[in-house]
Amino acid sequence: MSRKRDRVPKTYARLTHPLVRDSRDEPLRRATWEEALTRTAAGLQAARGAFGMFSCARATNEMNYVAQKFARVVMGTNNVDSCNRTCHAPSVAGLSAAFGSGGGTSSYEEVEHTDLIVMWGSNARFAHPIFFQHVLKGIRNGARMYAVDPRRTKTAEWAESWLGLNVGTDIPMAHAIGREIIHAGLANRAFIERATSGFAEYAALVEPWTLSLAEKVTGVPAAAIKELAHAYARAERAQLCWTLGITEHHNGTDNVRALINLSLLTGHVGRYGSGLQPLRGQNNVQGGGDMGAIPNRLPGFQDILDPQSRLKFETAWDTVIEPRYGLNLTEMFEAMEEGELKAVYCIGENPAQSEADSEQAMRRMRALDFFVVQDIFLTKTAELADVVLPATAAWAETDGTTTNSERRVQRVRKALRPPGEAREDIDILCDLAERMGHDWKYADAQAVWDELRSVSPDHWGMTYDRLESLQGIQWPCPSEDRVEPTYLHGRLWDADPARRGTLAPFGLVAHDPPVDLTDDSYPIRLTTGRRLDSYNTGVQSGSFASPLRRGEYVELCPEDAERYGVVVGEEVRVSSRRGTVTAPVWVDPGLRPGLAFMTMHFPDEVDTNQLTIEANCPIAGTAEFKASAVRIDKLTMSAT
Ligand SMILES: Nc1nc2c(c(=O)[nH]1)N[C@H]1C(S)=C(S)[C@@H](COP(=O)(O)OP(=O)(O)OC[C@H]3O[C@@H](n4cnc5c(=O)[nH]c(N)nc54)[C@H](O)[C@@H]3O)O[C@H]1N2
Ligand SMILES: Nc1nc2c(c(=O)[nH]1)N[C@H]1C(S)=C(S)[C@@H](COP(=O)(O)OP(=O)(O)OC[C@H]3O[C@@H](n4cnc5c(=O)[nH]c(N)nc54)[C@H](O)[C@@H]3O)O[C@H]1N2
Ligand SMILES: [Mo]
Repeated sequence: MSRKRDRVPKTYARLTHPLVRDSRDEPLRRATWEEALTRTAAGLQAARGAFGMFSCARATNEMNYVAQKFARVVMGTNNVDSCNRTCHAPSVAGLSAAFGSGGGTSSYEEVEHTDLIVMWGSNARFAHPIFFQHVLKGIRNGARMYAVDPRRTKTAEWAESWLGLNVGTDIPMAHAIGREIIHAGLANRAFIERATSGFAEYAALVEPWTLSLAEKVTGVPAAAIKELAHAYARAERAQLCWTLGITEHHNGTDNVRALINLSLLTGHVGRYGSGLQPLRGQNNVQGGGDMGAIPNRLPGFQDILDPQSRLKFETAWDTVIEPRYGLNLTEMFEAMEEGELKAVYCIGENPAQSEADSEQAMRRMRALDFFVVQDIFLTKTAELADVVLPATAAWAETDGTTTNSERRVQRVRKALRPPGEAREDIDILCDLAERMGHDWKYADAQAVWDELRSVSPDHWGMTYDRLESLQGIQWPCPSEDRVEPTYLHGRLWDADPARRGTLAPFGLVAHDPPVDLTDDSYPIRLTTGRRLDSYNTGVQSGSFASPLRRGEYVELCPEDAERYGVVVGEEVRVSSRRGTVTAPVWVDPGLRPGLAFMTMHFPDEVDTNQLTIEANCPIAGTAEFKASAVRIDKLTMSAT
């Protein structure tokens, strides 16, 4: 019997017309826009008070602004969120707690003009290739680069030194670096004194983390940790960059705080060339949050609990805003379980395949009274919906703006005609709002943007004309006459305490190992992530045929492959405490014994998220996608 599966990844059809389902037992069928929108308006109306919106981190700022306004004004709820929750929510929470703002503090340009670049839990060579071009220019200009990652990735191959730590031991690593900097007399005492609070407590907290203890816990030689500590502290300018290796843990926000501490200790923040860069994931996940498509912030990152902010928006929108935070994506899924969330409007997200423990997520979505999905493809999530609305793609089919990881707002333009009857996301939302009693008319994307500018001081100075002539502008941009420095928090260096503002507190965070423990039954640590050739749940890269795109594999180190007696291409069973999949083996010498790697890119062939654990960061709600315990079983039949 052949065990070779069909290795051509699934391709998805663009949605060209609305679909509806007459009952839960019947398949989706073609419908007119009139029928689909009438049903949607009725379904949403019936769910007032038990509604949640998933907004799209790939769509424009303008679309995200309208989507969160729809949730807040038409549906009267702050339950609005996006895939930022599965991704960089811990970065936003950690940076906000330290500096009062969730944005990355520096710019891409500064990465070219720095002395040291630390890539921590980030495989930018694969996942942020444009940013990585700036890193390579920085290296060419003389910067040194260090990589901290359990795998020797393509990014790590460019580094002067690769620190291959055990999964989930970033806090011990960071604390040991902090302790070494203090003991070697390399801490920036003047900056600590001037700009931070809680240093004494921090010094006491990291004191037990000697280099030798850190070596034992992280698996990285003490000398390598010491070298990074000295290089970071001695560098004139340094950029500390991190991504999901830090955030996708049950204590992701604590991990982020542990890294921020190192910048406070050395003064590597708030100056040109020195900063903190959480490289955001989706093309507009930064913008989605900035536009208020998150449950705790109004557009322009204005706090919902602040009465002045609420009043401003209540006046602008002629509405009443709930004076409490809404549910985040993770909490919305929990509320589905409790029966407290009965209807969901999902725009451009594929949670059926991207949520940790995907079986559980699917069960929860199936139990909704009403589920509407607005996407450009017929996804596995859309297959669960009562109504499916075909949208135009933000990329090349829609006008608007997006905001990248360095907070730069840039124009995107409509260049292609959308397929079939697909309509723009904003147009669909406004049509629905009108059917539900709100007279929203926007002549074009610019009209939405101008409304946003009028309520968000950080965006006020960014007219479409200026965005065009300056080729994008970073926020904050409060004035139409000038642009601000490329980096944030320069105030921390100000000699005048009044201008310096709130001091940045050290984060007093403790090591807390991954929740899903390895043991005799599940002896392998599985971490999941990305490859260059595919995008997220594979929907948008599905039709990209290339010999590079080789489908899903479970990647093992050569020693483990030999121990299990398996060879490249041979199918094995991978089981966790939640589910089982079969996948072919790939051998990667960049892994170490006991560590396996899988992607999330081919869930129709191998549903990796049946294995992952829904252990969430209590502050940010992000799941521990980066650490599951699994068992690998050789299939007994011959692999022919
Ligand atoms: N080609 C491509 N590019 C993409 C995407 C894509 O799907 N494909 N997706 C986009 C999105 S949404 C995002 S959020 C970004 C994500 O970009 P990245 O975060 O760079 O991507 P990942 O591969 O998920 O994870 C990064 C690294 O974390 C490491 N890691 C795992 N566990 C740990 C740990 O405990 N500690 C440390 N220090 N490291 C650990 C992994 O080995 C991996 O190399 O990429 C974006 N860009
Ligand atoms: N195992 C594992 N799981 C993970 C992760 C991991 O590292 N490991 N990473 C997590 C991370 S970081 C993320 S960001 C999530 C991603 O999770 P999702 O956001 O759920 O997954 P995507 O595949 O990016 O889905 C994007 C959807 O948006 C649609 N779309 C694109 N453009 C538009 C548009 O303009 N309008 C509309 N209406 N729709 C559009 C696409 O067709 C697609 O269906 O996955 C998370 N899941
Ligand atoms: Mo992401």
